[in-house]
Amino acid sequence: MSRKEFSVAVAGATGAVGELMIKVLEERNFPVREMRYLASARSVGKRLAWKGEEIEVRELSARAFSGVDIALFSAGGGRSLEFAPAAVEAGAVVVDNSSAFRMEADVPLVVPEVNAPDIANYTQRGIIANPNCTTIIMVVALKPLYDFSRIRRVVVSSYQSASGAGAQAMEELKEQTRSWVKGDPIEVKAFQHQLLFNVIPHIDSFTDNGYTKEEMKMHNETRKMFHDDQIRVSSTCVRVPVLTAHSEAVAIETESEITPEKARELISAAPGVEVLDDPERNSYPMPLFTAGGDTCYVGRIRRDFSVENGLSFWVVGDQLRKGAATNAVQIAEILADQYL
Ligand code: NAP
Ligand code: 3JN
Repeated sequence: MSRKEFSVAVAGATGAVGELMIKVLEERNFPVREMRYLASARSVGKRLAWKGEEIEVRELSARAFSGVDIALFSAGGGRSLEFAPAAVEAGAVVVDNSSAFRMEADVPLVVPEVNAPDIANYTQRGIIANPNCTTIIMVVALKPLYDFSRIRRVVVSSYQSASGAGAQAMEELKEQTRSWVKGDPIEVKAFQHQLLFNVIPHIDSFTDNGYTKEEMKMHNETRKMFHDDQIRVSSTCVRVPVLTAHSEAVAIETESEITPEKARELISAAPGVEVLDDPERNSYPMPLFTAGGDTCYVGRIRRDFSVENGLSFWVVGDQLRKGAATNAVQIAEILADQYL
């Protein structure tokens, strides 16, 4: 049976997320008729691989979307605000990785394992938003628990890797390591402080309530995806000297009790997430062994005895893959299979 094929554009193709979007489209054999790579003027003329061939990078512009069916954006919020409407105008459906449209009521915000049916609302603006990476990793673990018993409150601390801040930030952590070994001065550009041998409790800018924007994204986006404006999420987002994969210590309060045994059973049966929880054998999720895959792993599942109906766990996921590229491609797959 012949499968419909699509003209696909990747805006931000030279970045940490864009590069992986291309890889994931290839790995999952997305039905591509024509592939277009877009980035800043700095990258024009660079050649990037696609299925054994090379494609030249073009400048991201309103005109670059003519004939495109699906445009995957990961070039930052400013570029999404400027060019996503032009892509839609040219006839494309946009899957946007930035926060530019996430909280707009007529733009679906989707993690397929959580709220795939919301994709149907893409027709209102022609845009589907990919949530924040730290939020995605948390909600795939929360979803099976939430379906068993409503979650009232979440307290979460994140341990976010350097690549969450982009390709140059990841390079900076490597460069700081090389400099330290050589005894050279350590340069700080991408982060507020030296990341090597440090943790930085500051991701994105601070807001008036004392939380950072990254922390408020976790609160607001979780509410939107669960269609629940009662759930409260208090987060502390922290940068750690890890190259890839974000980890999160999560404590939840539920309406009725979820025992650790039940939580293991529920999470084991859910898509996109697996239990890795055998402390006796030093077995729990860690970023070093999670990076490179699409599954989020949950371990250290235990009763939180500080509250009634409390449960604590630890979840780890590759934020460049499930937190960004893979989630966007999964959305594009559903669009392609069911809507376009
Ligand atoms: P990155 O590695 O710094 O890449 C940024 C990309 O945007 C590059 O392709 C860059 O092109 C392009 N770009 C920058 N300025 C541009 C301009 N003026 N015009 C056209 N293209 C421009 O960043 P990233 O980590 O891939 O993240 C990109 C975006 O994805 C973030 O801003 C965020 O909204 C979202 N996101 C990131 C993560 C993550 O874990 N990193 C997770 C979720 C969502 P050049 O190479 O030509 O400069
Ligand atoms: O820092 C991280 O670990 C994740 C960063 C995500 C990010 C970086 C720059 C801009 C975002 C995001 O996805 O929320 C944005 C954005 O606001 O679009």
